[in-house]
Amino acid sequence: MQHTLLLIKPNACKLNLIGRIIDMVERNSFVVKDIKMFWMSDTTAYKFYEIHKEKPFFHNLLDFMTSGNTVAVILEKENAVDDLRLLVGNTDPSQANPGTIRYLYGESTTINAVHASDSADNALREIEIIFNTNKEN
Ligand code: 3AN
Repeated sequence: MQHTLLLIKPNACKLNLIGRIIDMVERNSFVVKDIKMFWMSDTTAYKFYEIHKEKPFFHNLLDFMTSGNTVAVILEKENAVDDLRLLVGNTDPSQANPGTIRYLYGESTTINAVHASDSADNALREIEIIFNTNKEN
């Protein structure tokens, strides 16, 4: 069984969409292994998105991710990483397939409702950052 990380981002938390998003993943045979709500610190956001630090959208992304509560969910399923990416949809909600989480709940390429790990290695790295570490999360 493979694990992946889903983040329900601040816009989706503020819009009361946590239950609907978790319902979608459970109906698609993902099993919730761990879950927490937290307000992401600047330090954690920087670490989490460090790969994008040279990108023009980096500061907007950090501002958004530290603007309210996030729900982090560790999900288990065979082929979890790729299957969750399919359910989440394109980074840009206007390009996402109908029925995907971002099609339904994304507002823009930055404010796109959820994050899903893009590889098994990144899933491990991200789970470590969000769940395993220090009190800074
Ligand atoms: P994904 O989350 O689909 O894997 P990444 O990893 O390329 O996308 O980007 C991480 C996050 O950075 C995205 N979820 C989105 O919030 C933001 N982002 C990515 N590309 C852009 C862009 N071109 N303009 C604004 N924000 C972006």
